[in-house]
Amino acid sequence: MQLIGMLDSPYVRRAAISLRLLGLGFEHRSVSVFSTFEQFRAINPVVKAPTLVCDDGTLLMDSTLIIDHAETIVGRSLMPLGGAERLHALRVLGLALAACEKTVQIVYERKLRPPEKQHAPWIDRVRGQLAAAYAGLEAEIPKLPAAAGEAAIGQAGLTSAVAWGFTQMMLPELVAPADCPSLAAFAADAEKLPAFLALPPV
Ligand SMILES: N[C@@H](CCC(=O)N[C@@H](CS)C(=O)NCC(=O)O)C(=O)O
Repeated sequence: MQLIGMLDSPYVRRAAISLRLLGLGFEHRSVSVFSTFEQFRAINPVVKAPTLVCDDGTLLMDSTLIIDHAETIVGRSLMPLGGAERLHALRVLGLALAACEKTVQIVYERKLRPPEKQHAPWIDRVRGQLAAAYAGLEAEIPKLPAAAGEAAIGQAGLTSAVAWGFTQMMLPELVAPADCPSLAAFAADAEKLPAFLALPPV
């Protein structure tokens, strides 16, 4: 199978790290939805990253659905299977995915729209949502297992670390590490894991 998309996308990176942690072999193809739009469109006309090209040719989109499929293949999950632990992981995952989405929205607004067409009230709204997502994550991260090893970090932890790295890479001025010390330390530990080192965001 092939995973299509650039690792500077948090969605591509979380999918790639998840596939690796699940022990699934895959070919990663760094095709951009922007600079190589036509090449991406030839693979998937919807041009969404990540795209998983399954061995039978099926095209899957959306990182969460790709991870769901991968977990079904291997018969194990990077999420706790039930109880309060799973509920907490779902809460953290929702916050981390919201942080990714809000970062992407601000980046697109800044990079894809001409300055005179940028809408300040919309950017302010999204900045507030981004700040709230990170405040929520900072409160929840200490309750997760430490990013002490690849067996310990689960989906909620890995996606939180990927989200943090992405926002720090794209919008460092918007969320200071001093405001999220637990998350910053957790992400720094995660970035030392072999799966993170093998799949860097640049
Ligand atoms: N919910 C999706 C979001 C994927 C997404 O928005 N990817 C961006 C790249 S970071 C993309 O494909 N952008 C191109 C577009 O939407 O036209 C997921 O989890 O995979």
